[in-house]
Amino acid sequence: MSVLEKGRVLLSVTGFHPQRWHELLSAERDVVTEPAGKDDPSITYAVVWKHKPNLLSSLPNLRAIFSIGAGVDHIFNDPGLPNVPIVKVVADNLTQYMTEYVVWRVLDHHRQGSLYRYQQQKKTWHEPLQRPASDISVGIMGLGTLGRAAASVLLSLGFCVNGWSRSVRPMEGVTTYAGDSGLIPFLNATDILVVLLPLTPTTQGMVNYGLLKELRRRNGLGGAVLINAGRGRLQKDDDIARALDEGILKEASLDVFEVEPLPKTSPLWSHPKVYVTPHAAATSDPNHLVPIMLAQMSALERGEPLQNTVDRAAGY
Ligand code: NDP
Ligand code: OXD
Repeated sequence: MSVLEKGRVLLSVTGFHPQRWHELLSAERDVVTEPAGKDDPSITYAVVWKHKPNLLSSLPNLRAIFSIGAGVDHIFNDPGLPNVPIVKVVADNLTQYMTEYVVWRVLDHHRQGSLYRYQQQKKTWHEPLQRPASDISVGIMGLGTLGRAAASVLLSLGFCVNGWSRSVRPMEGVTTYAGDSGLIPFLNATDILVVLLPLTPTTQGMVNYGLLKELRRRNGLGGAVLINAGRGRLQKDDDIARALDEGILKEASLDVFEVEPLPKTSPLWSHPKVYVTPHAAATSDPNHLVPIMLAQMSALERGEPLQNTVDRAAGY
């Protein structure tokens, strides 16, 4: 089958240049870049990141929508979203990036990185008390693909690991909690909270002051720690600043924010207890992800089922 005989692909992205995605998809498919493509009956797949609302509903023969990221909240923002399968990113390379980010931030907080950076500035030679990893509980909210991968590395480093998910998700070595009834016990047993939830109508805004107050605060630790690499609208930025100022939180590492890019006026930029990264915890690398998407398109055309589809009712 030639490139032109296969279903065409609409590429619709906001926020970055799609050139590399276009090049790689074009190896096997004819690719149309938005704003072209509207109403085109030859388009059977869409590859999207924050696509234009109501664009996809104009495509009469669309068979599947591929998200460029693991998160799909950007797709559900479309009020005219057509009822075709949505595929999210599940890829070793993206999982590895996220594991690196989580382990990096957990270790930096645990090993008192901010204190040493401060001491170096002041030329202070002082060795603070250091607890062993086995004395610290890291709680992962969202024990899915990314949460489980991070949990297994944290376990290998000796941390106690808790996990919270919507349904019961047993994992060897991890103390697991599920659903509404499991949330408070999970938080009460957690010193370092890692948020790896998807953004859905249920999870939106849940990382707020009330939730942070439930985190364990043990003598000598100076407050709990928050690490959010899920989505910004899971959290209330102001509540995090308040929890830091009141000593409920000792420190936070935030990769995501309610508004992105984080406005220059946000106090989080210069908060001494906050470590900011620009939604960069795990990069979607087209060199790794496009071959997976192309393979899925071909498999579907051979009559095989799509992998890693989104549960539309759950929103992730
Ligand atoms: P998965 O779908 O594999 O896992 C999601 C987890 O969250 C599951 O354990 C799920 O529970 C749990 N969950 C969902 N809703 C609820 C709820 N209401 N209550 C309790 N638990 C809930 O997703 P991934 O691990 O692949 O990715 C997670 C998120 O990470 C993405 O949605 C995206 O937003 C974010 N992300 C951020 C990146 C960055 O660069 N900052 C990069 C990549 C992803 P259950 O297991 O029961 O289904
Ligand atoms: C993703 C992201 O969802 O990069 O993959 O945020």
